[in-house]
Amino acid sequence: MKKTVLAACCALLPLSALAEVQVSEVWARPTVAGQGAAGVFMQLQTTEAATLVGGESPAAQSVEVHEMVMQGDVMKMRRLENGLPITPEKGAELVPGGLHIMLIGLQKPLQVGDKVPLKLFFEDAQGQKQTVETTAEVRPMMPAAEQGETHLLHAH
Ligand SMILES: [Cu+2]
Repeated sequence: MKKTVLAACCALLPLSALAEVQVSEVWARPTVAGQGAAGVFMQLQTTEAATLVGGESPAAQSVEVHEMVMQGDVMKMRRLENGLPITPEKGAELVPGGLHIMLIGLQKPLQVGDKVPLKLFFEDAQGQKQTVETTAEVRPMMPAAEQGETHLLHAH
Protein backbone atom coordinates (compact mmCIF):
# COMPACT_ATOMS: atom_id res chain seq x y z
CA MET A 1 0.00 0.00 0.00
CA LYS A 2 1.27 3.43 -0.84
CA LYS A 3 1.15 6.12 1.77
CA THR A 4 1.61 9.77 1.08
CA VAL A 5 3.09 11.78 3.87
CA LEU A 6 2.53 15.50 3.75
CA ALA A 7 4.69 17.96 5.60
CA ALA A 8 1.73 20.22 6.33
CA CYS A 9 1.99 19.73 10.07
CA CYS A 10 5.30 21.58 10.12
CA ALA A 11 3.59 24.89 9.43
CA LEU A 12 1.99 24.58 12.86
CA LEU A 13 5.23 23.67 14.56
CA PRO A 14 7.75 26.19 13.31
CA LEU A 15 10.20 25.51 16.13
CA SER A 16 10.35 21.76 15.90
CA ALA A 17 13.28 20.40 13.98
CA LEU A 18 13.06 17.20 12.05
CA ALA A 19 14.73 14.34 13.83
CA GLU A 20 17.98 13.47 12.15
CA VAL A 21 18.79 9.84 12.70
CA GLN A 22 22.26 8.44 12.30
CA VAL A 23 22.84 4.75 11.81
CA SER A 24 26.34 3.34 12.21
CA GLU A 25 28.29 0.14 12.86
CA VAL A 26 25.73 -1.95 11.04
CA TRP A 27 26.58 -5.64 10.95
CA ALA A 28 24.99 -9.05 10.85
CA ARG A 29 25.97 -12.54 11.80
CA PRO A 30 26.56 -15.19 9.17
CA THR A 31 23.93 -17.90 8.89
CA VAL A 32 23.97 -21.53 7.89
CA ALA A 33 21.80 -23.19 5.25
CA GLY A 34 18.30 -23.73 6.57
CA GLN A 35 18.52 -20.87 9.04
CA GLY A 36 15.63 -18.64 8.11
CA ALA A 37 16.41 -15.55 10.14
CA ALA A 38 19.35 -13.41 11.14
CA GLY A 39 20.01 -10.63 13.62
CA VAL A 40 21.39 -7.26 12.55
CA PHE A 41 23.16 -4.99 15.01
CA MET A 42 23.97 -1.29 14.97
CA GLN A 43 24.33 2.00 16.79
CA LEU A 44 21.59 4.61 16.51
CA GLN A 45 21.80 8.31 17.26
CA THR A 46 19.17 10.98 16.80
CA THR A 47 18.91 14.74 17.17
CA GLU A 48 15.25 14.54 18.28
CA ALA A 49 13.23 11.79 19.88
CA ALA A 50 12.30 9.21 17.25
CA THR A 51 11.12 5.65 16.99
CA LEU A 52 12.53 2.87 14.88
CA VAL A 53 9.37 1.26 13.61
CA GLY A 54 10.60 -1.28 11.08
CA GLY A 55 12.57 -1.92 7.97
CA GLU A 56 12.89 -3.57 4.62
CA SER A 57 15.60 -5.56 2.87
CA PRO A 58 15.86 -7.37 -0.46
CA ALA A 59 17.66 -10.13 1.47
CA ALA A 60 14.62 -11.07 3.56
CA GLN A 61 10.86 -11.35 3.35
CA SER A 62 10.34 -9.12 6.35
CA VAL A 63 12.30 -7.01 8.79
CA GLU A 64 11.27 -6.60 12.43
CA VAL A 65 12.53 -4.79 15.51
CA HIS A 66 13.18 -7.31 18.30
CA GLU A 67 14.16 -7.30 21.94
CA MET A 68 15.37 -10.11 24.16
CA VAL A 69 13.37 -10.94 27.26
CA MET A 70 13.71 -13.53 29.99
CA GLN A 71 10.79 -15.94 30.17
CA GLY A 72 11.48 -18.05 33.24
CA ASP A 73 15.01 -19.27 32.66
CA VAL A 74 14.88 -18.90 28.93
CA MET A 75 15.99 -15.92 26.90
CA LYS A 76 13.49 -15.30 24.14
CA MET A 77 13.12 -12.68 21.51
CA ARG A 78 10.05 -10.66 21.00
CA ARG A 79 8.90 -8.17 18.43
CA LEU A 80 8.60 -4.58 19.60
CA GLU A 81 5.08 -3.88 18.36
CA ASN A 82 5.37 -0.16 18.98
CA GLY A 83 8.90 0.14 17.72
CA LEU A 84 12.09 1.13 19.50
CA PRO A 85 12.17 4.65 20.98
CA ILE A 86 15.46 6.52 20.54
CA THR A 87 16.37 9.67 22.43
CA PRO A 88 19.13 12.20 21.71
CA GLU A 89 20.54 11.54 25.19
CA LYS A 90 20.81 7.80 24.91
CA GLY A 91 20.51 6.80 21.29
CA ALA A 92 20.12 3.06 21.04
CA GLU A 93 22.51 0.17 20.91
CA LEU A 94 21.53 -2.97 19.04
CA VAL A 95 23.83 -5.77 20.16
CA PRO A 96 23.86 -9.59 20.27
CA GLY A 97 21.81 -10.72 23.24
CA GLY A 98 19.84 -7.48 23.29
CA LEU A 99 17.90 -5.31 20.91
CA HIS A 100 18.29 -6.24 17.28
CA ILE A 101 16.82 -6.01 13.83
CA MET A 102 15.57 -9.35 12.64
CA LEU A 103 15.74 -10.38 9.02
CA ILE A 104 13.01 -12.98 8.60
CA GLY A 105 12.69 -15.29 5.64
CA LEU A 106 16.23 -15.02 4.31
CA GLN A 107 16.55 -15.46 0.56
CA LYS A 108 19.90 -17.19 1.03
CA PRO A 109 22.41 -17.76 3.84
CA LEU A 110 24.43 -14.72 4.89
CA GLN A 111 28.15 -15.24 4.40
CA VAL A 112 31.04 -13.38 5.95
CA GLY A 113 31.83 -10.39 3.77
CA ASP A 114 28.32 -10.07 2.33
CA LYS A 115 26.86 -6.58 2.27
CA VAL A 116 23.16 -6.64 3.01
CA PRO A 117 21.16 -3.59 1.90
CA LEU A 118 18.79 -2.47 4.61
CA LYS A 119 16.22 0.29 4.83
CA LEU A 120 15.19 1.44 8.29
CA PHE A 121 11.94 3.28 8.94
CA PHE A 122 11.78 5.94 11.63
CA GLU A 123 9.00 8.13 12.91
CA ASP A 124 9.42 11.21 15.09
CA ALA A 125 7.13 12.66 17.76
CA GLN A 126 5.22 14.65 15.14
CA GLY A 127 4.58 11.55 13.12
CA GLN A 128 7.07 12.53 10.43
CA LYS A 129 8.36 9.43 8.73
CA GLN A 130 11.81 8.97 7.36
CA THR A 131 13.79 6.19 5.80
CA VAL A 132 17.48 5.62 6.36
CA GLU A 133 19.28 3.41 3.88
CA THR A 134 22.24 1.48 5.14
CA THR A 135 24.24 -1.68 4.55
CA ALA A 136 24.86 -4.46 7.04
CA GLU A 137 28.25 -6.10 6.74
CA VAL A 138 28.24 -9.78 7.58
CA ARG A 139 30.99 -10.40 10.12
CA PRO A 140 32.30 -13.55 11.80
CA MET A 141 30.62 -14.46 15.07
CA MET A 142 33.76 -13.99 17.14
CA PRO A 143 36.38 -12.01 15.30
CA ALA A 144 38.58 -11.62 18.38
CA ALA A 145 38.75 -15.35 19.01
CA GLU A 146 39.43 -16.13 15.37
CA GLN A 147 42.24 -13.66 14.99
CA GLY A 148 43.84 -14.51 18.31
CA GLU A 149 44.94 -11.95 20.83
CA THR A 150 47.91 -10.51 19.02
CA HIS A 151 45.86 -8.05 16.98
CA LEU A 152 45.20 -6.07 20.15
CA LEU A 153 48.85 -5.12 20.23
CA HIS A 154 48.62 -3.35 16.91
CA ALA A 155 46.28 -0.67 18.18
CA HIS A 156 49.02 1.98 18.26
CU1 LIG B 1 14.93 -11.55 16.72
